[in-house]
Amino acid sequence: MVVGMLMMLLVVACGDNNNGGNELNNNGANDVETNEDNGAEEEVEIDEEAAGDAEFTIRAGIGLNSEHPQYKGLEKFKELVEEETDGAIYVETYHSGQLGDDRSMMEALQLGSQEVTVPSTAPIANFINEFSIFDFPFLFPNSEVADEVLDGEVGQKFLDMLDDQNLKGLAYWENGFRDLTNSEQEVASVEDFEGLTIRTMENDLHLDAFRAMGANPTPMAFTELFTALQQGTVDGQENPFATIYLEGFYEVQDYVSDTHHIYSPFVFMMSKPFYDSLPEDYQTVVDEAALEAGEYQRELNREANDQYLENLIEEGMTFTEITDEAREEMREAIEPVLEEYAQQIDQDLVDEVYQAIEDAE
Ligand code: TK8
Repeated sequence: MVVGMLMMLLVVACGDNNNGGNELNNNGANDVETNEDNGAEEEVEIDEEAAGDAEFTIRAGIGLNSEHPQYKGLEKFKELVEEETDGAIYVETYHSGQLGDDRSMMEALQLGSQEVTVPSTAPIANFINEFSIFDFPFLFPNSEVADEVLDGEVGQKFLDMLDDQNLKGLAYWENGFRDLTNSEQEVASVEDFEGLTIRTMENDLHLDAFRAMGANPTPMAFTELFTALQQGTVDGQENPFATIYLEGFYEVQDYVSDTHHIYSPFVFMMSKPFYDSLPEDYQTVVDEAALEAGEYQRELNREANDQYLENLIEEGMTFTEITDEAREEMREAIEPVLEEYAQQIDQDLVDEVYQAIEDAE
């Protein structure tokens, strides 16, 4: 038994599963194909003994790498769930797109070949149009207001929409305020966006918002982004400082501006068939673990974000501060796009979100 417990095999994930009553969801829990394309061929530690004793296995995959607070949050979720169920649920954690990009991992949850992922809200809009509201530029004024709205009634209303997509939304984590980087020039105002080829997430609102500012946006999965920047396929991208630094974008980008143009939430979600197959007490465990791990992840994300900007400057990036006036120019350029999307999506729902933000301020 002791020897077995110490048998922490370093394997590329493969092997048989052992889940009772979850064949559909957990066939070959350990033999998931990892995504070799993006170089994320890091070996995955599978505790064969613990996996063997578990009633249920959760395959949890994300797109960012193992240094990012998103992965630290996933490890906290693993720790809480395995502790609270005394090992009856075993959690395998994958990062760096090893199981695919945000969209393909959400599809895997719908199909039951993966149990947890934590995408940004933007790609969710491809499944549920209303989620685009969370990607309205300049929607949330700060993270405190974002927490209050997302963790309240309005946030829950959006999580409940996931049910019809065979997905179970359990909590909001934090991606953060998105900032622009590029390899061409300093960007200090809307004029400077002119002609820049910017990678955006796969979300029509992002595309239209960047077009309205004069840029030439192109949608792309996060797993392809570093290579696209390295090869010059795109001039720039936009992500929070933590991602820009921890994913090494400073190696392939020269300029960074604190545009802070969108507060991007993550959504911790589970395959609904898998969630429904859990006994009620285990459902409560994963509910509470997703929320507690989310609090922990948000804190980590915020603690170091200012430090990450300093790190980027130390790594040689040219930082351009965006003035309030310049940010207002961006907002004005994008306004017509938001008015159109509000009509397209559901004006009453958009108004409800803005009201909740006003109440939280
Ligand atoms: C990682 C993505 C990333 C997002 C993006 O899977 O695609 O730029 O900001 O965090 O979800």
